[in-house]
Amino acid sequence: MYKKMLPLLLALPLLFFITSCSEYTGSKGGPQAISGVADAASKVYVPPGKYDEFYLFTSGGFNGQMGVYGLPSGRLFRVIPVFSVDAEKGYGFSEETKSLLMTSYGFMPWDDAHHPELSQTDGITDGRWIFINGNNTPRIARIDLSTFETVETIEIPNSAGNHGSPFTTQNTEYVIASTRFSVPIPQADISTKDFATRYKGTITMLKVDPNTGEMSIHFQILCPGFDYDKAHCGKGPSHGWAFFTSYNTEQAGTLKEIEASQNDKDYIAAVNWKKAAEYIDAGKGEEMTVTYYHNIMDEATQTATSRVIKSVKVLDPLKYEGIIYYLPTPKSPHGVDVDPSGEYIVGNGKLSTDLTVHSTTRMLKAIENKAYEKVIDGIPVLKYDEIVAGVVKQPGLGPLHTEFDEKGNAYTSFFISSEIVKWKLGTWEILDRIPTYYSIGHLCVPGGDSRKPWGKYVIALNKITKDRYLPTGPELTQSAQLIDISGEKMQLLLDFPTVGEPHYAQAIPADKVMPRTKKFYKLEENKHPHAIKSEDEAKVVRDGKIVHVYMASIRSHFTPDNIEGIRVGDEVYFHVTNMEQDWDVPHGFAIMGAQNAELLIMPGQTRTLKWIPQNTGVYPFYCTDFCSALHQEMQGYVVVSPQGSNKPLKWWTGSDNAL
Ligand SMILES: [Cu+2]
Repeated sequence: MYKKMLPLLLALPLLFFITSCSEYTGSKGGPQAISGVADAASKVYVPPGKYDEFYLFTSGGFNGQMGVYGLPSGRLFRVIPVFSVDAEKGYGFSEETKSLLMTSYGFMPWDDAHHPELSQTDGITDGRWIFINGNNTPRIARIDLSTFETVETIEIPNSAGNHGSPFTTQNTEYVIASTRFSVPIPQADISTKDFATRYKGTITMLKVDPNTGEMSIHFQILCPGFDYDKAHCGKGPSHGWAFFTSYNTEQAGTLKEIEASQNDKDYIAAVNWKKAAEYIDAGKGEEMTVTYYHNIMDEATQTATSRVIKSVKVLDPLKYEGIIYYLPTPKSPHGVDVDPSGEYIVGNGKLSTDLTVHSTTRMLKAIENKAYEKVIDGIPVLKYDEIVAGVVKQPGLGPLHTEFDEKGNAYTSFFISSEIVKWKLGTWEILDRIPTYYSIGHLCVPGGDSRKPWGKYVIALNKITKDRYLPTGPELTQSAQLIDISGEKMQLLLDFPTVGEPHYAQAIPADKVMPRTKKFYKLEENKHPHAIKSEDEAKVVRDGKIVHVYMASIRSHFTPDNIEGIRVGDEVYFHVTNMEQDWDVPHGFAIMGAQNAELLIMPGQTRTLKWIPQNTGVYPFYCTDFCSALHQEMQGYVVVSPQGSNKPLKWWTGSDNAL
C-alpha cells in the first residue's frame, strides 16, 4: 500500500524545489523581474487623492482576522478583528466586544480564519456583509460592510474543523458549512481505530435573515466519516444545490498523507438543500441535544450579547431520500467551484493529473434515471460517466481552486507547479499560464465565484514568498500577487505583502461598498446602558466594590479627568462615550497597569474598560488615538486609596468641585 504512493509523495517536494529554485535564479542575485515594468506600474499606480477601484478582503488565516486592501494598488486599509483579540481596536478587550468571542469552550481569543465570502443578491455580490469561518473552534462570523466591524459570530455544533465554510447561496438565503475532521457524533470516547464505523461528518445550513443578515442554524445533515474540505453553492440551474468536496473516503484514522490518498476517486457531495429544507419545514428530522453559542452585536446598545442554544435538527440521509448525492471525482478533490452560468461544477483533484468538470444538467438527469454506482449510508453515488461534462487534460500539478471571468474563461491555481492556468469552459482547452511566487493556494477574481465576475484581475494568494521581499529573519511576509487578465495573455502587475496568511480573498467594486459607509454613530441613538449624552452627565457611582465611571471624551479632554476615592481591589468600569459627531475621530483610552488593552471608541459610541487597581497610588490615563494638536494633553489621573479607606468618591474636570 505504501509502495503505491511513495513515488508520488517523493515527487511532490522535489517538484516544488525545482519550481522555486528555477525562479529564484531567474535573474542575477535577486528575484525574477517582470517584463514591461513601466506598463505594469502605470496599471497599479493610484495617484495621491484617488481611490482604488476594488476592495479586496483577504482572510488572515492563522491571525484570525481579515485584511482590507485596495486594488490595483495593493495598499492595506484596515485589519478587521474577527476571531482574535486585537489590541489596536480593543476588540475582545472591551466589555462590549468580549461576547463575540464566547463559545461552548469558553472565551476563545483566537481562530484560524480561511474563507471570506460576500453576500449576494441574485447571484451578484452586493456589498452588504462578508462572512468568514473559524476553522479551529468551528464558527462563522458576519462583518457589516457599513462599519467594517464583526457584528455576529455563531458556533457550529457537531463539527470539528469548520473548513468547507461559509459560502452563500445566490440570494444569501443560506451560508453553508462542512466539517473537515470527522468525529464521533455525538462526541464520545471512541478510538480512532473505529474511525470507519463510528466517526461521522456533518453539513450545516445556516439561514440568513434577508434584512438583518442574522444567521441561525436551520439544520444539519449527517454524513459518512470522510474529511469534508471545500464547498460552493449552486446558481442558475444549480440554485438549490450546494457542493462539498471530500477526501479520506478511505476513512483512515492515521497517517492520512498516505492512507487517505489510496482511492482513485473521492466524492463531491451534492446537497439538495431546497429539498432538505422542505423536510425540516414539514417537521421532519431528529432533534439532537448540543450546546453552541450565538453572539450578536446590538446596533442600538453597541454591546454584544451571547445566547446559548441547546438543540439542532439533524437529517440522516438513510431516512430522508433525495437530499444528498455523491459525484465521484478524481483524486482527493480540494476546491469545488461553480461557474457563473451555474452549469459547470469544477472539481480540483489535488492529486489528479486532470481537472474534472461535472455538468448540472447531466447530474440532474442521472439522479432522475437513478444512474447509481452504489449507495453509501443512504447516499447514492452517481455514475461518473453519466455526470462528467468534460476534462481539462494535464493542465498542471496540484490543482486547488478555480475562479471565472465574464468571458467564459476559468483560472485554476496549481500549488505544486506554482502557477495559474487559464482555460476555456466548454472546449476545455488551455489558453495561457503564468507562474506565481510561490506555492499558490486560493486565487480570486473580483466576483469570480458569483454570477457576475468583474474579470479585470486575478489575485494569486501565495503560501511562500522566499526571495520576493527584503528578508525579515526566518519568516518572510505573506503575499499576494495582482495579475491583469483583461487581455489574451495574463500579465503580472504587482507583488504586495499581506497580514497573516492570505488564505482566500474576495474582491468587489468599491462603488458597491462606499455608499453604505457609516461615518459616525449618532449620539442621540446611543442606547448603551452606561452612555452619557453630554459632559454634564459624567459621574462616578460606587455599588459596593464595583465602581462605574461614566466618562466623556472629546477633543482634547476627558470628563472627569480627575477621580479620587477608588480603592485597591475595586472593580472599576470606565464607560467612555466619545462625544464627537464627525468622521474619523475615534478616541482611545488606557490606564496604567490595567491587565487589558486599550479602548478604541468610535464617534458616538460607548466602550467599557474593566480595571482592578492592585496598589495605592496615582494612575494616569490617556487617549491612545491621536486626535488633535492637544492630543498629548488628553489625559487624567485616578488616585487609588488603600482597601477599607473611607475617602469619599470625588471627580472633576477643570475645577475641584465634584461634577
Ligand atoms: Cu484623543
